[in-house]
Amino acid sequence: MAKNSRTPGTATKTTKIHDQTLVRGTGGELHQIAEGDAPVLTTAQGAPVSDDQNTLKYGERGPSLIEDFHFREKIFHFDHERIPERVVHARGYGAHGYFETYKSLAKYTRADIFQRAGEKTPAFVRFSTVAGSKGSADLARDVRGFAVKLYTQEGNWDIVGNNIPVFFIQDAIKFPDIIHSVKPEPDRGFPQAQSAHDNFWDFISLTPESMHMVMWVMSDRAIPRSFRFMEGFGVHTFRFLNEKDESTFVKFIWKPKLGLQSVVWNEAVKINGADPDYHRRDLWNAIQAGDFPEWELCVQLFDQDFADSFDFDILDPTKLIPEEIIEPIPVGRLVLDRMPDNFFAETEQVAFMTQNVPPGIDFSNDPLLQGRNFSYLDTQLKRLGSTNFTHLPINAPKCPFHHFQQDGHMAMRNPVGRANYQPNSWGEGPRENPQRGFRSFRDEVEGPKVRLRAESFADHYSQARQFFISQTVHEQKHIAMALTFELSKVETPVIRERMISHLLNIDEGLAETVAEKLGMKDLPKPADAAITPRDDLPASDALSIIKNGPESFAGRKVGVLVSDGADAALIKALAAALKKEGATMEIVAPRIGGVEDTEGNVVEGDHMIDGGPSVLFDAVALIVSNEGAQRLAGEAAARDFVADAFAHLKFVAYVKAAAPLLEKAGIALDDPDEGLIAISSSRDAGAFVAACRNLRVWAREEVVKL
Ligand code: HDD
Repeated sequence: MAKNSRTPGTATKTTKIHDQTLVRGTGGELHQIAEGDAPVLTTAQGAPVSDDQNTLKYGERGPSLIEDFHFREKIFHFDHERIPERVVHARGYGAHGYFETYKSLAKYTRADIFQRAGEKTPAFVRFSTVAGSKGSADLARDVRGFAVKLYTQEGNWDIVGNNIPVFFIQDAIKFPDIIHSVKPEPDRGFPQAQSAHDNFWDFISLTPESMHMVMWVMSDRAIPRSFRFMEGFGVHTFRFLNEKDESTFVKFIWKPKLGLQSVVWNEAVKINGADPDYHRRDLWNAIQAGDFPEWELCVQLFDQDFADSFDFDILDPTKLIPEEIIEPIPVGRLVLDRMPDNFFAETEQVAFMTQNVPPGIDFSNDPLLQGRNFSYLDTQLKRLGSTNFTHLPINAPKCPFHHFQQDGHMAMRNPVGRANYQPNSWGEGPRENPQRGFRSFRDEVEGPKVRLRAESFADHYSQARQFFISQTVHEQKHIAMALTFELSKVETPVIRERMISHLLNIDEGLAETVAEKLGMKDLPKPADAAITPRDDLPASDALSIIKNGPESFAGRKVGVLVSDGADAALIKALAAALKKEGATMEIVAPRIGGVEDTEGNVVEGDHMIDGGPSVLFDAVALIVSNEGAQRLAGEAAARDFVADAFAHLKFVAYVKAAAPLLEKAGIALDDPDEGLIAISSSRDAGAFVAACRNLRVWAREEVVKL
């Protein structure tokens, strides 16, 4: 059949990409067709449609007719477009890519994905926030989901992780409680996508096991600058099993190539207003520009002897193993290089499940993981509506698969032939294979059936303190500010006090600071601890974001504020220096139509000033004429652009002519700090970009009192 055939039914969809009309063939392939040669619109049954603008009526102004099958089918389908959003992690954004294995890990695991160096395995990743609904803003203070589906040659392997290596609770039976507490309060239906309310802190303050996670969530980890600059963690201890079924414990960590980076809270609040899609736009832009984000998969490997000697129970998901104790070994890289063709079909319908593991990977007895293994399968039925959700292309394995599961809603492929069971006498169909098949670790278990929390799970404060003392002073301050902010929204004094009593077991100075900022007159007694916290554990540098920042400014973005008469050569020099670094810039202009530079060229604006506040950029440059600066000094949006960039500790490059604007924004130039960089030549532009590698001028924090 000809590619451009107009026969209804052969072409299912047209798409406009870069001014080309594309039509999707029945095999899913995209063909380009000439303008004006679009296929005929049809009903879902394939009948060509003559008029899609008017319903069928009795007379020109008469009532609509129920026999209008085209109208009814169209509205019927529209009415049913929504599926239930995920009960947690509803807001997410996915991308395709691949995982490349560095070297064979056959010694530890028979997982096919780890057998051959250089092998590439297709992958789909979905990042998410946890608490907010599908339409909530990206910069909520929240945990980020980091779910990876690896389509291996021996079945799909899902690592359904977060950007934080521990969790709030130790047993899956508490999951509905923690989630109910953080979601909007049920009587009033708010607040949306926020933990700053009574119910959340009530539950937390009554749940000491959550203290370690709370320290992470109050840290800048919970307000990442981009999905591209955050780590991912499998959280639980898993097992690798080799050909001999020998077990090695394993924890999974994804490390971003571009280093770690977060925003500051005041910035997060403003980003949510300026661009609620900030994180998804960032991922989209990076991938569309061919700047493919990359992570290394690292494994922490250990044996039973280590597990028995470690300070904490390796089955306890509220604990981590510091990288200084077990070094993460890089075993492969994940590259995201393609956006989905369709958000709903892929990102919304993708079904991650912790129990999706191929032969060679196995579970530990972590009670949170064991519970998750039930929940993820169960939830897909509710969300996707059929046991056949594995028939959706995004969820189907990419390796051969054969089974006798059949029928059910929307079955798209059923077993063919006579035999739909085994064993059978017809010599048909697949059979199990003890050699190739999945085998569980032969774990010896004994003991009575009980509902008990193991004694080895009882230390709730030591690692919380370790996290706190591992942070730089700036990060510690942010934790104190976050706790103060969150608890300031709690209306019930006893909940605030209970939280301070826990903080006293983590760090007295932290507890005192937060109590003082909340205006609490007397400190409560420290909370009763199930067991006395250990002496200080050694600080771990791996836990800090600032200590694990980028080595370059690559992947970051500068906002360049311009006016008429902007220095043309300087704009070009800055663009060149940023390009060399692997960074980008966007022009912020008084008018979207742009300004005229010193060479008489039009510099088009990517944003008008109100639409491109400085919170959207990692650093800013003010390339304006003196007249332009004076005019901009009279505009609130321009003053905010500069004042916010300064307050958010960003590097600010400026031409001398920008002085009136800086002054009106409250920034004195008589004694500029190291982040205020005067530029007039291409060498200055290069120096500015080099300075930007530090991302923020932390020393300024004392001055601006964020
Ligand atoms: Fe979960 C989704 C991560 C504990 C039950 N979870 C979900 C997603 C991520 C995580 C990233 C979104 C997947 C996607 O993008 O589609 N969850 C975690 C981590 C946990 C965790 C890292 C602790 C270590 N989760 C957890 C528990 C339970 C669940 C203890 C229930 C007992 N999680 C679910 C769920 C979700 C889910 C209800 C909602 C949508 C989905 O599964 O597909 O089954």
